[in-house]
Amino acid sequence: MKIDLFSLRMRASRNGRHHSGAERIVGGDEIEATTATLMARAMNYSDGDAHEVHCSAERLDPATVHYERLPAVTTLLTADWQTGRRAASSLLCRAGVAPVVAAAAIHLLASGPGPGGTVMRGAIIMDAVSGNRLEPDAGRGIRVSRMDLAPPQRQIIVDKLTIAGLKHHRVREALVLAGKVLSAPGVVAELCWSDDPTYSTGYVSDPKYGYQRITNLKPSGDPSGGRVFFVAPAVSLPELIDYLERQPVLFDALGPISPPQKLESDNA
Ligand code: WAQ
Ligand code: MG
Repeated sequence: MKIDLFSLRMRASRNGRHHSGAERIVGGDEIEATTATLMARAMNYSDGDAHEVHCSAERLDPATVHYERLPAVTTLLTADWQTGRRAASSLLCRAGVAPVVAAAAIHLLASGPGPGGTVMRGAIIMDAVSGNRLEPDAGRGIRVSRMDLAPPQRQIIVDKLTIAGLKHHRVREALVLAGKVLSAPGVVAELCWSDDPTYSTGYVSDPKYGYQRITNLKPSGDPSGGRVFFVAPAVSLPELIDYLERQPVLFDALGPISPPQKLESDNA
């Protein structure tokens, strides 16, 4: 049976600034209920409710949908954010990011990569060797869009993530976003931590080791955050951006999930 698939996108702002957003791909019969859920999320946000919300539904051509498997998930428990950032840096280097570039990217996210030291709405694209920033607009960045769990497998994947202790929609959505980024041509690794001051777990992902969560990438209360997509020097930028922003990707299988591991602090 063929089901019609729709890309649902929610964008909310508050005082003219980006507030929250979400990406879903659902069957035609789920549009109303899912839109209501996204609207409720924008209105019950931890940083206050949105002032303006846009929700859109766009029918997808089923022939354009790519199907992928989610990356493997590991969790490193780190005692403090300094240890967490050192771990992030070494995972990025293992993935093929030059050491100075990894350090510069961490510093950039911490200091605000948008105009005037602000948080960006989307992601930085960075050459993994030279460290050059390649995204066309340093305020907007690149917005990864049109990805979700495949509707027929959605509930079983959500249930398995819940059993593994990864129940929150924040984790699921970050895993799906990271999975799409890793499936893109020329991507070497990703670095991410949230701009939510109350949430300091972030991740490094790469095609070989998958989605590597790190419990501390910033001090609690810190409003910094963002994403850096590290790419090979030979990448075709227009092709990469089109894939990330426009090509629909659905995940129909979970990768392996490892139990959390403690990272001993340095000199231990
Ligand atoms: N495309 C590209 N960049 C984005 C997108 C997107 N669709 N959405 C957000 N960003 C960028 C933007 O700069 C945000 O400020 C930043 O990422 C953080 O977004 O425990 O919650 O939605 O496994 O705050 C990761 C760890 C949580 C989850 C990430 O990100 C876990 C998170 P947030
Ligand atoms: Mg955020």
